[in-house]
Parts: sequence; C-alpha cells; structure tokens
Amino acid sequence: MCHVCCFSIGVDPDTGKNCTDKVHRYILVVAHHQIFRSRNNVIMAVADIGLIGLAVMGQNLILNMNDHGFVVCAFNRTVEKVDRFLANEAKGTKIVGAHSLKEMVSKLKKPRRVMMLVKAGQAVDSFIDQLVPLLDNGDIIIDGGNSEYTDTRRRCLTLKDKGILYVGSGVSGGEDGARYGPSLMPGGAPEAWPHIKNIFQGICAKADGEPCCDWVGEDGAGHYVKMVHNGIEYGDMQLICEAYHLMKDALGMSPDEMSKVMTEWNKGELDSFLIEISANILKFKDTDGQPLVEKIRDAAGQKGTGKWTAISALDYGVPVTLIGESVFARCLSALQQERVEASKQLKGPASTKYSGNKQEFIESIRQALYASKIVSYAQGFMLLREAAKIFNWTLNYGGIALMWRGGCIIRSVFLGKIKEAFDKNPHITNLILDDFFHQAIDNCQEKWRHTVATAVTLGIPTPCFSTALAFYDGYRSARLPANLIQAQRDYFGAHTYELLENPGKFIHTDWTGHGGTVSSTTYQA
Ligand code: 2AM
Repeated sequence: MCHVCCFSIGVDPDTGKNCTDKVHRYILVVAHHQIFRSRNNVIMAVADIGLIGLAVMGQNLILNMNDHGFVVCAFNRTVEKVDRFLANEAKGTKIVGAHSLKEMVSKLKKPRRVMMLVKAGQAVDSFIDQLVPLLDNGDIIIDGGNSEYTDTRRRCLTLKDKGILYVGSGVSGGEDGARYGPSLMPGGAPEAWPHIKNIFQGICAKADGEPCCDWVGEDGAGHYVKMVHNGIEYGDMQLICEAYHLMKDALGMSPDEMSKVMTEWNKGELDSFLIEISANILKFKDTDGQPLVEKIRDAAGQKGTGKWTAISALDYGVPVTLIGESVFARCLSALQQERVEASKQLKGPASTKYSGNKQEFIESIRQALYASKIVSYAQGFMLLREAAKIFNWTLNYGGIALMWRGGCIIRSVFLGKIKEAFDKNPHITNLILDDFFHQAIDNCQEKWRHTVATAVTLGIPTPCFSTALAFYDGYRSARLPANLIQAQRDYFGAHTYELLENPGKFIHTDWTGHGGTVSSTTYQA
C-alpha cells in the first residue's frame, strides 16, 4: 500500500483490481507517486510546492500560487488551521493539505520545494531541523519570512553541507501583494533558482509586463535586499510625513487640501504607492465626519527592519543618513508624552506660518521631497554595493530596481528610472551621477534649499529633507573638514594622519612638543 495515494502499487485505481496488463502495471507503478486519487476519484496532481505557515501572508501566497496553476500542499504548526483553510478559503481549489511534515513532504514532486512563511527566528530553525531528515539531496527549502540576512547566511551554509538548497526570499507587498502579486527577492543557493523560477515569476507582480522578481544573489542576498527595501520604505514614509508637516503647520492646510495636492503629485515623477495611500488616508473621514488621521496618536511603531538597515550601514561604514534619520524620527515621535511636556517649556520661533506664496511653497516642498528621495535611493544602492563587496555577492542592481518597481510598498515610477540608470551603466559609482538624476537634482536644488531653510527658520523639523541635502553637499565637496578631525585624533591619541600630497603614508606629529614620536596603530572603523 502506498502511503501517498492509498492504493496498492499496480492496482488500477478505477477498478480497484490488480492489473494484469504488464505495460499498464508498469505505468501505474511509475505514476503512482505523481498521481493520486481522492476517495471520490477526482484526480489530484501531487503538489508543486509545500507551504508552511497559514497566517494571512502564507494563505494568500498559496491562493496566488493556486490561481497560477500550481498545486500547493499547505501545512501549519497548529494543524487545525490546515483543515479550516481547506474548508474555507481554499474550498474548490486544487490546494491540498497535510497534517504532518512527513505527509506534506510525501505529497511533493521532486526536487521537493518547501516554502516557509512563519515567524522569523526560532520557528524557522525548528522547521528546518524537522524537514532535513525528511528531504533528499537537491531538495529546496525557501524562507519567505522576515528573517535577518545573517540568519539566512548561516542556514544557507549549514544546509549546503547537508545537500539541501536553501533560499531566503524577501516577500513584499503586504497581504494584497501576497494574494495578487508581491515583489519577490530570492537569494541563496543558485542551483535552486531554475526549480523555483516558474512559480516565483508566475505569482509575482508585473511592471510594464516584466516580473518583479529575479534571482538576487548568493546566501543572504535576498533577505539583505529586502532589508534595504524596508529601510528605504522608512525613508520614503518619513519624507512624505515631512511634506505633510510643512503643509499643515507652515501653510495651515486642511487634510482634504493636502490630499488633493498629493493626488496631483501622484500624477508626476512622485507617482508611487506611498503617495497614493497618503492621499487616501488624508481624505478619510471618521464616523463623525472628521479626518481620522488627525485623531491618531503621533507615536510611530517599528518592527526593526529599518533599524537593521541603519545598523548595517554603520557596520559597513556607508553614509545611509536618510534611513538612519527616518528611524530616529520614529524614535523621537515615540517619546510622545515627553514631547508634550517639553512643548510647554521649550520655545521655538514666534511663528510657524509661511508668509510667502502658498502655491510656490507647495511646489518647493514637492521638489524637496523628490530630491531627497533620489538621495535616499542613491544611499540605499551604495549600501547594497558595499554589502556585495563584503559578502562576495554578484548583485544585479537594475534587476533589484525592477523587483521594487511593482508589487512592494516602495513601488513607484521612479524605480523605472533607476533601472534605466543601471542599464546604461551597471558600474555607475553613485546614482546621483547618472545624467537623469544629476539633472533632476539640479532642477530641484534651489527649491530644496529654500524648503529646508524655511523649515529651519519656522522651527518645523525636517530631519530627512535636511540630512539628504547635507549628504548631497558633502558628497559634492572636494574638500571636507575631516583634515581637522585627523589632526585632533593625532593630537590627543597619536592616531596618525596622511598628507594630501602623500596619501597612504601615515605620519605622526608631536603637536605639543612633549608628546613623543610613538604613534598608535591606525585603523578604519
Ligand atoms: P501557528 O498558527 O501554529 O501559531 C505566523 O505566526 C506563522 O508562524 C503561523 O503559521 C504560526 O503558526 C507560525 N509560528 C509562529 N511561531 C512558531 C513556532 N515557534 N514554531 C512553529 N511555527 C510558528
């Protein structure tokens, strides 16, 4: 008896009789693992992929895969959820279920593909430990959760030794994305890609007909790219909030008015999901007819991926200042009670109202937002480049821009321009140097400066607009004041410095006349 299909090998499932025809018997033997029949004799192909984790993202991805013709076998730690899912959301589909990992694995075509959408951390390790003894060489485990890339690197290396192909895939787009087309960022064992490509590129979002999913790179690259995506998302959200803050406080605009402005912005170069939903949020009314957004406590939460990006930027010494500021802006907002108290004591400028032309200032804010956004993405790609160097990843930067072009939270028309920039020159040092973005910043520069200067004068915080501008001015400076830092370090700690005319040669000066000539070892943080 076969435990998969419940039929004896060689028994014709239509008649239930032992088949005597030699050829037919052979076909039945070969086919019995590929086809099995349920009690009511409906033919069900064995599953193309197993999916563990029936929270909303997992369920929606399964339904999405089913829509695209893939047979999925569902499993969940709490197994009652499998039956509930099959009886409700999955009713009438080709989705099958399993009550144990063993049962799930036995229903999968080879090489077996198992995707996990479970809580990041211990749950992922626990499922891997349970799956490995059930799988064969060349089978594939995919983690589609929000895992840290360092965990994915470790898992990838450990499983390679066991002959299992491990993939860590970023999945972005929220519940709707998972159901109707997410952005997928898979990385890990490259040998796995040909076996999952059809499913991944089948179910993902499409932008201008192209799939928002491609192979990202080795080991933790997929989850790293997803992490940077989330960091950029933090930055984009904060930039929109700064625009909102200026329109609200400097121009005294109502949520409805601001919604109309953002709707207009969404028709041009800022066309993006986040601007679109912000316009919708601003015009949304509570049951009493008042704008709901103004009733929401201004204390931002966070789950950590923005913070991880900032930590990674600090670890690798890349000036990803805008994402860093956006994380700190959330931290500052979270000190809500403290701020309310401080607001009663600490004074700013006498007025926060802008006295110039309103329409012109709205346009200035738009340009500040656009220029800052360019800086943020340039910084994000700087970080990707550095991580690729450190981990020996071959990253396809244009491909990454295309993966983010649709399906995910930062989807925008703007990413098409980034893709074009990398298509033109895959080795470009910095996106700001690309003709298109260079020109765009030139066009916005004056109004960007005016916006930041006005915000400073009126005492309205714009940490991301400001840091983006400071980065831009720093990046375009042939000479920064770090010569003085080097002198200070050498003065108090004999850390040595290089002369402009002789880079690479570190020397020490006895600045005080009694410091001696011994220098400390030089190092780069
Ligand atoms: P559950 O339904 O049994 O709680 C999102 O939380 C998904 O991750 C759910 O499918 C959940 O399973 C699963 N999950 C969370 N923590 C887990 C753990 N420690 N072990 C296994 N699965 C876990």
